[in-house]
Amino acid sequence: MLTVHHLEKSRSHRVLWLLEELGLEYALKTYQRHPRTFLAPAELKAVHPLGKSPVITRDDMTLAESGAILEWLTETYPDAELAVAAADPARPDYLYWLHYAEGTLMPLLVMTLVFRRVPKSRMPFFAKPVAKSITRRVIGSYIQPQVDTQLRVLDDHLQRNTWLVANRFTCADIQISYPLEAAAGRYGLGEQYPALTAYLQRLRERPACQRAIDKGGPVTL
Ligand SMILES: N[C@@H](CCC(=O)N[C@@H](CS)C(=O)NCC(=O)O)C(=O)O
Repeated sequence: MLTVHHLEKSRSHRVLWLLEELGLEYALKTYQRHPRTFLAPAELKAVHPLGKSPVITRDDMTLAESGAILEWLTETYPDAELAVAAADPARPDYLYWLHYAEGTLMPLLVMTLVFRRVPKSRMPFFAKPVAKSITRRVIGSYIQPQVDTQLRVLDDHLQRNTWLVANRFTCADIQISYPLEAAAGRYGLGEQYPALTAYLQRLRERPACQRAIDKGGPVTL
């Protein structure tokens, strides 16, 4: 039996969702974030030395990195057709979107989260306004414009496509759902990105996504 090491409100929602799409049985071990730092508990380091989630284990296999887990699961259970085969003309696009989600979009959203926390951390009272001002400038001049560009490109793509790639739902859609949830929470998508907003709604409405939330809890912090 496969075990998912699931950190609450984290990227491991992707793994639960895919397992629900595949209809596989799995054991769920849920870990709570530290209430102040939001970091994972030390016990996750016993599963994988980086102590991050998701991680899956089965017999003597341990696999971390949500993208690698999604690829491994879709290749191990190909009947569900949630990947795009190597010979398919849509394969390059599939690989692009699958890797783009974690490699390009997600780091910008993590930076937003980290910078927004800076002024909230403990410091002498006179340092607070300086920290706030630096944070605002970094987000406003460096991060936010890049996020806007990314979301515009995605919105444009989704005006012409129901799903991210190959005209069908694949695990690339699951992989991108997490940064989109984070972007919706941190920046708001609203009327500025109507196609993206509708796409996120389509993703949320998938019964397997709902079942993953029922089992693993809310998706983002
Ligand atoms: N690129 C990795 C990122 C893993 C990662 O950073 N996971 C976060 C949860 S979203 C985590 O474990 N954070 C807790 C911590 O850093 O202590 C993946 O996609 O799996």
